[in-house]
Amino acid sequence: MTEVTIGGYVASSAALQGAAGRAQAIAGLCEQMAAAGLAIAREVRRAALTGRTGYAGGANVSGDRQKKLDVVGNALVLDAFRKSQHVAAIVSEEDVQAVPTEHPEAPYVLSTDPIDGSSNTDIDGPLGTIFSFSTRRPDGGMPRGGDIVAAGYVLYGPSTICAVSAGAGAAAFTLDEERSAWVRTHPELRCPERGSTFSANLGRSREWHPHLRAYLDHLMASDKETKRPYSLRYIGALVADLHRCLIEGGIYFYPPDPKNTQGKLRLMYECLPLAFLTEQAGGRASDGTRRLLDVEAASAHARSPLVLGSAKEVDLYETFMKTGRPA
Ligand code: AFP
Repeated sequence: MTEVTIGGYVASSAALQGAAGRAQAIAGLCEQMAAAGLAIAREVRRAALTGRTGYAGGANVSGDRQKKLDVVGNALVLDAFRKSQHVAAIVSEEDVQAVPTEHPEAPYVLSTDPIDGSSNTDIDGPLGTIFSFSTRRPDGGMPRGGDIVAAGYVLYGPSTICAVSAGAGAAAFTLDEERSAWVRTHPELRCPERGSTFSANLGRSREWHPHLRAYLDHLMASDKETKRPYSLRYIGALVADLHRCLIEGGIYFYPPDPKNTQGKLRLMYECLPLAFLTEQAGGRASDGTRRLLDVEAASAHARSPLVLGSAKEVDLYETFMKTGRPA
């Protein structure tokens, strides 16, 4: 039986989306991203051996101190697409401006967080790479949720997993390190409607909106029928927390607070790509009140509150934000 490759899966999805003519181009881009993920996986696994743990010395536009792996991961992604005939520019967490490629007239824009979960680099914790390819807007403006043609993540955990969607469902591939080949281990990623875990930085919960605190109390109250109290699972890398939600159900949220009035996470290369994938896997993504994919980024590094995971869990979160109660 011939193995389904990431490119093959994406091409068939894109074709399903009526983008037959572009299917091969989009498939090629996702294969290139998976190849960059493979190279990053190698750097991540060998970081302590190659002196690539610790800080690089600079900071990115969001003021985060850059880890050496942030810089290495960013360079690997930029190198992979610098000469691409299909990508005009790269919007990266690590670069102030969108980085033009050698083909600024090309049809797509790549948005990426090369190393998600940088606080985990020196403690051997899970990390990720987040990506989306969007149709370039003729006005040069930031692509919107509706412009995304393919998106996904690479998770660097005990195994290396690439989850991807081109708009007709979602699938995940596991890296067979011995053959340096991606094997489709999850032909159809289907996020369960409900879960019994939640992921959030509770360290800030005292500063949250009273309705959100009421939601937290609800999750932590005992009720056998609804599997409460839910368990807290927070890894420090959104990609890893989301992967759990897509496999077992659950919810991840990063709300606004007095320090992060627009939330902490960046729309272009964290929220929108993962919202696209989550919806294609049957889950939901919101900013707490509306569909995340409808939120427009005013700039490359604009932030947004993010709530994503099991559809019914996100529904309940929004209901609490509106009423302060479960209904
Ligand atoms: P970094 O990549 O800058 O470490 O941020 C990780 C992240 O964007 C997301 O992956 C985590 O869930 C969240 O931020 C962690 O943020 P806190 O440290 O504020 O909880």
